[in-house]
Amino acid sequence: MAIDDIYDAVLAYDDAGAAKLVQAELDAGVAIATILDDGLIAAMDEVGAQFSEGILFVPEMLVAARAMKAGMEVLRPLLAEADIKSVGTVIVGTVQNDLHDIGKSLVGMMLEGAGFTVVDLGVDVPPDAFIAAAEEHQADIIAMSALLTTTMPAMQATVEKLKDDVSQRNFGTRVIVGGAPVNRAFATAIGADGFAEDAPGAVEVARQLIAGDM
Ligand code: B1M
Repeated sequence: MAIDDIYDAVLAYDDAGAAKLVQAELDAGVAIATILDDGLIAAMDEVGAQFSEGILFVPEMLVAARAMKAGMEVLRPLLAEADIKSVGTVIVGTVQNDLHDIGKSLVGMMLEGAGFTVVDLGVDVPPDAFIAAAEEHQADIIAMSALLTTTMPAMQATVEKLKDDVSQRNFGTRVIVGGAPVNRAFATAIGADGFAEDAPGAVEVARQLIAGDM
């Protein structure tokens, strides 16, 4: 039994196996950070890479994320006392008047799999709710999803409100946007800090924003 087995269980979409193996590693005295970094997060990085290469598709990414979450559930109660530092906090949601949640949830799960703290506000999230959550959680990033051309303007409204609020209250949250009708030109035009075409791409952009590379 080794960390590699956790990695393999996530890549085999084995929820029960991932949870059991995480518990076994904990019982064997393996550090939580090692289980996270070399097991769960490494596996989701591989899933993201295989998705980008066209080896895996959305359904596989969803079931791998589910296995990762099963392992995370075993670790979650121990994270606070182990003083594991989150990579950063991200508020995730689908914009106002938009009820599509599959891509948004995938983005949230991939971010969680990469070690971010994710606050998922669900769907139909008004600009003020994104901003209130960012302030409450002192979030590093707001990650907004839109699937309808008619709801894309809600992204702009959120960015504009956030920029006003940032200048007034200085809580410094950055914004990533994505979703089928959204593109880089739109993201730039509305003043978003980042754009990604898919969920692994959102993880990559979030990492770059946290590292100060963007
Ligand atoms: Co809707 N729908 N839908 N729908 N729906 C689309 C989006 C549409 C393209 C279908 C079509 O006409 N061909 C069309 C939009 C047209 C447009 O605006 N250009 C459409 C429409 C019109 C509608 C309604 C208006 C239909 C009606 O009622 N007349 C209505 C709107 C309801 C509302 O939101 N107010 C509606 C309703 C629905 C359902 C409820 C039936 C259902 C949603 C169920 C749910 O989400 N729980 C639904 C579905 C399933 C779809 C399609 C078929 C699939 C969307 C999906 O989940 N894809 C969609 C057509 C299509 O895309 N083929 C369609 C899988 C998902 C993994 O992909 O969300 O794109 P996606 O996420 C991707 C990337 O976009 C990216 O990462 C993911 C991959 O890794 N990504 C991000 C997403 N968010 C990101 C955020 C990021 C970065 C990347 O950074 C923050």
